Amino acid sequence: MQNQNIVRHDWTKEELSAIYNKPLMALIYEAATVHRQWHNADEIQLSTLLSVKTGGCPEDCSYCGQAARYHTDVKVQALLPTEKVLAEAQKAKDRGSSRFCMAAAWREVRDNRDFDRIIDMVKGVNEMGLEVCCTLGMLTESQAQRLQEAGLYAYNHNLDTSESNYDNIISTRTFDNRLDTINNVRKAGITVCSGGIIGLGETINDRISMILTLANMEVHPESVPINALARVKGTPLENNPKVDSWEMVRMIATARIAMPTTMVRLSAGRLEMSEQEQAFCFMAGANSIFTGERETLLVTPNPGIDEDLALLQTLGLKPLAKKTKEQELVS
Ligand code: SAM
Ligand code: DTB
Ligand code: SF4
Repeated sequence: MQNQNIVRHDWTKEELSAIYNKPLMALIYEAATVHRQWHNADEIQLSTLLSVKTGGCPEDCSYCGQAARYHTDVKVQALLPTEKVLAEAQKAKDRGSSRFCMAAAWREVRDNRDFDRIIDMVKGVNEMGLEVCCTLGMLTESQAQRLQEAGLYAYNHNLDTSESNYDNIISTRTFDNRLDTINNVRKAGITVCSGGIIGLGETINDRISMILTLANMEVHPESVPINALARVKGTPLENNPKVDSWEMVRMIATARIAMPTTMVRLSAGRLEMSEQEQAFCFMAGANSIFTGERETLLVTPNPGIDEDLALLQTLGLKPLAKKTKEQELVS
């Protein structure tokens, strides 16, 4: 069992591999112990995700239903009006979400009118007292700075997979491009949300490498989403096998042990999991989910907020309230 009192940034692949491959019950027990040491294990952060610009993306991420080059059923939707986005954020807040995440199917942010509108959305959501998160593709240092000044709390930019598997999944950008944006976000003083996907056809070694990159960052991402591939018809990965939930449990537990203070988010894939499978993910250290009124993630279905609140009630869990400024300063 790891020393539970320190946060390490010098993990070796062998150590993480030994953790990932532990007998399952021992792994869950260890992750649950670390989880309880650093977090209130009764609380789950609810984050509402809204696609503010959908489809038509020039990138070729082979898992994504929003890439223009694949023939999927996704309809292109230009950037939503600010009022509509703010109305959705208010609804999310009223239903117990403490974080609101706006996603755009862009390769990168451009310094144009659409970015100005995103800045207004960030200001508006921040003024509602929600943690504001965006995921808009690649960012320069000055764009990150502008988002920070508007009140952006977190930026989601996933590694998606390991460095060595990257080219098999995406050819229109590199793993280093991802790291550059994450560094720009960090330098601007915005918290980092970065994780990845399993079920892409990667090896266990790839999964461990991806966690190793995150866990050896100078500062761990404050949030690490673990996604199971949502198989979208028309994408190159549409016929991949469904991810086994025990694999999700192993990923979550390994992330929890390697990055004890981080919020580990059980992300895409919940609709295909039973209540019991999700409960094991929470036991293994997941303490955050995407939920919402709309019952979708971006373009794929997700459980709705009513179902999720009922699940939390069954498990004796409660939505995590947003931290006050004072609490943030002491943590
Ligand atoms: N375009 C931006 C980008 O790629 O960073 C932001 C939106 S993108 C949809 C955010 C993340 O969602 C991706 O990096 C990927 O990890 C995850 N994602 C996208 N499609 C997915 C799918 N079909 N299944 C699971 N995760 C997916
Ligand atoms: C993340 O890691 N998962 C979310 C969020 N970041 C933006 C997106 C998951 C997308 C799942 C497939 C879809 O609906 O497009
Ligand atoms: Fe575009 Fe993001 Fe989808 Fe890749 S994951 S195709 S960058 S929307």
